Amino acid sequence: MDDEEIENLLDGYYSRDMHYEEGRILGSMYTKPPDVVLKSFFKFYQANLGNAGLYPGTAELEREVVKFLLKLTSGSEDFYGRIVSGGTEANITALWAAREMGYSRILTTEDAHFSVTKAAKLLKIPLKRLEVKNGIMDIDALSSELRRGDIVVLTAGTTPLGLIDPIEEVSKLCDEGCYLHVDAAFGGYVIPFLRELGHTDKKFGFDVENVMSVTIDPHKMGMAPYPAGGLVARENLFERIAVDAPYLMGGKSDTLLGTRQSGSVAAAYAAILHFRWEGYRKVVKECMDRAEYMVKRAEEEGFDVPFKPEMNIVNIGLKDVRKAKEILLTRGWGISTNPKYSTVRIVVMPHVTREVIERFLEELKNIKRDYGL
Ligand code: 0PR
Repeated sequence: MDDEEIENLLDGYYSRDMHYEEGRILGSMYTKPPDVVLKSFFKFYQANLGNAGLYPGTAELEREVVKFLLKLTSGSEDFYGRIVSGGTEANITALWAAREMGYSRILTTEDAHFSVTKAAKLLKIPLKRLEVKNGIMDIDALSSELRRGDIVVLTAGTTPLGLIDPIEEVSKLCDEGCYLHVDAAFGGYVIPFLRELGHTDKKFGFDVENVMSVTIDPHKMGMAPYPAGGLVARENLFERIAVDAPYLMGGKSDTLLGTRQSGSVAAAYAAILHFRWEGYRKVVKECMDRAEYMVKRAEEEGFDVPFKPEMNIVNIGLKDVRKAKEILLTRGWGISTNPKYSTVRIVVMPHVTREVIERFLEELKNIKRDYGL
């Protein structure tokens, strides 16, 4: 086929997808990255950090991104980190390394991301998911369950509600003999700025004594394109999982994946240069202002908002959320739901403007009335 034919054919497929700039995807932790970021993604498409010796420039970029992630997580510059394919790989890697260190059971909550369950199954580590209290880890339930050798996985920015588990309190319980991993895949690029903006004083990173490792994803609120997850750690977890790979330049492979798509590492760094600390703070402020606006407007329209958002994730109560999701999809809205809380869940990313919020609430009001939801 000639180029034009190929492009036309692909355009047909492309047009069937939803796109972030259309302002109709309200349930995903992603947004369209700035053009300069996308350009750098394509520029580095050949690099493969799975064989970093051939790509010293890209390897340096990875160290720069990790440095920024360590700043967000209050880590020291001599801590360790890798840009991986996403939060799932970051969580699996942390739990794999913890298992190699001799820890033997995972305690987390029902609201932890499903990647923790995947990791437990894959690594054959027994897993206990404790019922949450008001959407977060129940500290009493945890303290009666916790024993030496446990891995505790807490979430800073839970997937369903965007809440922060009691990390500082749990750290005190973890003083002896357990491994504390924090999944800040979403919240890692949010909480530091919420603190500066006076929305919270909670800590989630290495300024909490017993936090050993943190998942923090550039491809969520870092505004980088997929696939760019992050794992940072106090100790060299990557050494723990390394295997010999004699034919590689470095002689070892210390990530879960072999070949690593690396354009997104360059792109994650371009996003850091584009936004800088102040730019990310501005994005977080806007998203948070709009989340609060959405709560206010939803309540004015008579909806129930059962959880006050701690970050830019809003939940709106409806009687039948399965039906609501179905109808909203046929009307061109991509939302997600929390069947457990009977809510539709809106992740207020930068493309979710006030105008989008108004249009969406109008639609929601109509279907609530027409279908008795
Ligand atoms: N940890 C937390 C707290 C998460 O919310 C997620 C993903 C992960 C880990 C896993 O990250 P990766 O998906 O990068 O491996 N949470 C998003 C969510 O469930 C994933 C997502 C993104 C789902 C876009 C749908 C979608 O359209 O909302």
